[in-house]
Amino acid sequence: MARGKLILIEGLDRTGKSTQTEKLVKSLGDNALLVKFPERSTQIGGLIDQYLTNPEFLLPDQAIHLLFSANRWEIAESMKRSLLKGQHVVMDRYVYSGVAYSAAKDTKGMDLNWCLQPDKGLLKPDLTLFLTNSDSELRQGFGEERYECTDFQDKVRGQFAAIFDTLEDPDYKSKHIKFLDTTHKTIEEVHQLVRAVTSDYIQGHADVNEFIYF
Ligand code: FDM
Ligand code: MG
Repeated sequence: MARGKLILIEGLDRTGKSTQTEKLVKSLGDNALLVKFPERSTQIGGLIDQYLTNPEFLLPDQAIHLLFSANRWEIAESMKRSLLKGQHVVMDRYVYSGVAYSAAKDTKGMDLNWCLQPDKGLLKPDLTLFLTNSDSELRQGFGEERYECTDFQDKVRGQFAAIFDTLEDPDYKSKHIKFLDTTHKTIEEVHQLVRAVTSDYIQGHADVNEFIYF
């Protein structure tokens, strides 16, 4: 039986990732599963949730980085089992967020390469849809969590660009990563785009069964 595809929707805060992952999973029907990172319901996820929501819960930048990665490793095996059963797995954030948000802190020694190391060996997405949006109203109205402010988001944007321009393998990038500009588009218009790109990919790669790894 053909394995399912690992599909990732990535981007900055407020670019519509959660809305679009939910709509994509629904449109793929019974055969798809939604996984959101960080997955806050596990033990490690509980620590991450406290770090994000409580400004007094302090951890060294290296430690919280490793917890975000450990949170992916916690779920890695069950994701692989679902894929092997033929289910598609749609993720809301994954390794690229892990690397970009940590590297944006400018902590000594925590460059892109350092940040990627703990995720080495995780499954690599078959298809990444990177959502960008330059609607100016998105620059306001962030929530209350750590990282949700314009200055930090600008730094994260720079790190995402550096990942895709310098860290990621150009051949992998051209085959497996699509950039979708959602500026001035409605939720439904973006969904139709996301759906079209995803169905094309799934149909075009139906017989590819080997996995790719970071
Ligand atoms: N985030 C998310 C990280 O810093 N590292 C990671 O590995 C992941 C998966 O957590 F600010 C950040 C990104 C965001 C915050 O994510 C919570 P959601 O998607 O807004 O819940
Ligand atoms: Mg958020």
